[in-house]
Amino acid sequence: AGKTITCKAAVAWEASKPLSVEEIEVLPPRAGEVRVRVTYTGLCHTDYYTLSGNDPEGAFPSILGHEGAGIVESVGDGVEEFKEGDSVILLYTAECKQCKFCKSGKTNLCQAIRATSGQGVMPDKTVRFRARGQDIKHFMGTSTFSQYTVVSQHSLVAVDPKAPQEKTCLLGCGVTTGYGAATNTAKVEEGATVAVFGIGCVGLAVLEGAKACKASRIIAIDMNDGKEDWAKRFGATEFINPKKLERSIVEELVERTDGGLDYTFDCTGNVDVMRQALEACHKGWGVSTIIGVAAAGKEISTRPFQLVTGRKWQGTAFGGTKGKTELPGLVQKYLDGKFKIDEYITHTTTLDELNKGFDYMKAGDCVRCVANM
Ligand code: NAD
Ligand code: DAO
Ligand code: ZN
Repeated sequence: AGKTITCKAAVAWEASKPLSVEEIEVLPPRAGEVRVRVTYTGLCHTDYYTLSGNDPEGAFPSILGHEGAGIVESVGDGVEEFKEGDSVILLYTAECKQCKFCKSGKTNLCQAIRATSGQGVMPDKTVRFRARGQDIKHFMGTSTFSQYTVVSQHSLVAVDPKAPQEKTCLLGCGVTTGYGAATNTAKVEEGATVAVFGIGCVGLAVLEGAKACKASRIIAIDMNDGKEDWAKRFGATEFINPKKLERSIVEELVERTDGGLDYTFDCTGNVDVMRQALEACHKGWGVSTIIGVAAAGKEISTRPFQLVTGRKWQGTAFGGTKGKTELPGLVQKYLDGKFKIDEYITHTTTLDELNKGFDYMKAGDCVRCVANM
């Protein structure tokens, strides 16, 4: 505590270059900050998207990664919520419980540190990482691709230390996002019909959430036939590969469900699929939730009459989940065997071979890859 730590991290020096694993310095936490030894991190499309240089908020050099778990190494002045040794999950969607957003009861989008985390700096506008004599930027307030990271006290939550961190790291993004989209954002009710477009980690977690809400029919849609077995294992009652249809997926869904779905979810990030998901909703009440992140500059469209006639279009970040308030409960559900996490992990890697994780991600048979740091 109180001293700079030298450790290894995967540094993103510039856009569209592989991460470089090297020694970095991690400064001590300042007031209101916590230094965490990152044990495991998942790799998510957003990390790769930012590395590719297409993310308008992407800044270099930086340390990416936002789906991580670890152990508190030390805390800065004024931090009372955490102590050395706590088992934690890092939160790219912070929760301060005090800002207008947190207090509204209407959103999980805490804004306490949003402006600075978007700029890759700590709330005091400085950084805690140095490498090759240069300042290195933070990412999404988390930077989990480092053996040690420093985060705001609003960007982590302590959870039951009995839960294995090589699994709970996935609660930092993908699994929580999909599950929360069904349970928190859409609030799927018992007996409802649901369609999920895109059966990656996020889509699978929506299936799990819809099943937990006791949906009556859960239709999974993916262009990759390999996802059918996956979808069924996570609660889908039907699977459709839209490429194999002779009519549009919207017509198929509307026909199969006597007028459309009660709830649909986009987990692809493709704006054409987002439109299909909206238009497959039932007239008068169907609700479509956008989870996928579209490429920079992309726009959605539909005929306004779709909304005039009672379909609703909404979106969700981190599944509407308030990390501090809700993740300890999800961890408990996992420990009680009532919530899947292990099943999403198809690949593992190490910090030294973090770039391999991105190769796995691109190959199509990877749901989630977890790196041992
Ligand atoms: P993934 O790549 O593992 O899964 C996407 C799936 O969609 C794949 O199985 C792919 O075959 C399928 N797909 C692609 N195009 C399709 C199409 N036209 N029709 C049907 N299926 C299609 O990705 P993921 O990790 O599950 O993430 C899904 C999306 O969610 C990404 O856009 C990601 O950036 C986003 N995301 C959003 C949040 C949030 O908070 N809103 C959080 C995490 C991830
Ligand atoms: O502006 O308050 C805000 C929060 C923006 C974060 C939204 C994140 C949505 C998707 C991120 C992809 C996965 C990390
Ligand atoms: Zn807040």
